[in-house]
Amino acid sequence: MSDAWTALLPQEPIRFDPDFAWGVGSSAFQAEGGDVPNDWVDLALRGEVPPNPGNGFLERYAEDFRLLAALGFRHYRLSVEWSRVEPERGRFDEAALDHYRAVCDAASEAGLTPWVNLFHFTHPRWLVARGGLHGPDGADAFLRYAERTVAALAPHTRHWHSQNESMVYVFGAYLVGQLPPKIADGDIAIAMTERVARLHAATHEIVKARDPGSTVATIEVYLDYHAENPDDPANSAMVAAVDAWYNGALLEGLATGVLPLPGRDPVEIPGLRGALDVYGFNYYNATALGPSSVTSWSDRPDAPIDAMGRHVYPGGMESGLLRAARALPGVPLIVTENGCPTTDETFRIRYVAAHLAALDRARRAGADVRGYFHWTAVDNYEWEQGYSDARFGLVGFDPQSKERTPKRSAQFFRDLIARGELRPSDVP
Ligand code: IFM
Repeated sequence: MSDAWTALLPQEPIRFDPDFAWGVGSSAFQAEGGDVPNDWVDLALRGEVPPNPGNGFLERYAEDFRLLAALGFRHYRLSVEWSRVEPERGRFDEAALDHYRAVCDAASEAGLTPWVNLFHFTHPRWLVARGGLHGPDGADAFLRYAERTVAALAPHTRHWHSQNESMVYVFGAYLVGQLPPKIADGDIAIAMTERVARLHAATHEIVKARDPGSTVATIEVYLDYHAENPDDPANSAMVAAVDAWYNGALLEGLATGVLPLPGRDPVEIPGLRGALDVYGFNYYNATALGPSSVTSWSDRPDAPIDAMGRHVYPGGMESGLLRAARALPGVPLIVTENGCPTTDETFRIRYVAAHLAALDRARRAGADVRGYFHWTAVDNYEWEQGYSDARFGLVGFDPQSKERTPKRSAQFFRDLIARGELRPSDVP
């Protein structure tokens, strides 16, 4: 084993209480795929991204849930594909809602608590035609969809997420223009920061009005930012500003109800303060920003590198969890995503073990981390990468028959969860 892995892996056993929440995360379009009327299908039709035939989850969800439950997982994070539920503006498809009801029920029957997320990067085609989520109708359209979907699914789930990784969405879709609608405009990105915060607060209200005892969790992916040249004060100042916007703004907004915005007066958002029962924390890697570059970062030049060219740096998970814990005192944390793109199962198991060690260090330093959801269950569509070697699943599938094959990492989780302990000797 390389020195770099040795330095990252746990040297002592790590205990997890029986009530520690072990789960897996997924999203609707990434798993279901299909010819749905959304913007990612349109991108694929234009040849800008690979097509997504799905990984078979659409038909095999109950089988997947039984498999995951047999491995010991007790939670499953899914999302609802807006364009299935509302394929045309204002026309809600009861059959699609029935499908998601059945998915939630199948998860519960298998022994998995379903956590339902309402928005995971994809927009219905009709919304795009009307100016998008950032357009004048965007917020009302989202809230109408949220109201309808929450009403339909509330009897089937008590765990909700309003949106996935709202700041990645804001930065990716409106600041750097990588995700649809592929806009690169700072003013729109600032306006969207406010909009996603308002939508979160309003969705929280919708869910709580329907079921006051339900759990609402946000989901943000922590990006551990570093200056490419820490000796350059301008570079460090730029990194601090990006970090304050990307990582800091929503944490502060959730804590105080007042959302700081770059270069603008802070905005008070009714209902935002404390609009969460759990903070959903995603983490993958650290990033270095230069004057005009964004690169993967680690404190070690020999850090292992995943199939998407990113250095393994669990230290960012530790510091990010502690930061969230400090910003939101009294709010439990759950790691709602962590995993790595690879075809090498030794790499995946080491990656997970190294990040569980970081999670444990954060816990011991005071962060109230109640669970870990692995991204993802079955290999899925990794956006621009499509189905490639950037495979995040614990379970593989045959592209023709869609037959499932659990990987070595699935067995690793089975033993870890059953034992309630991660032992250094279990890591290859
Ligand atoms: O696949 C994505 C997911 O859609 C959002 N979080 C990061 C994952 C891995 O890149």
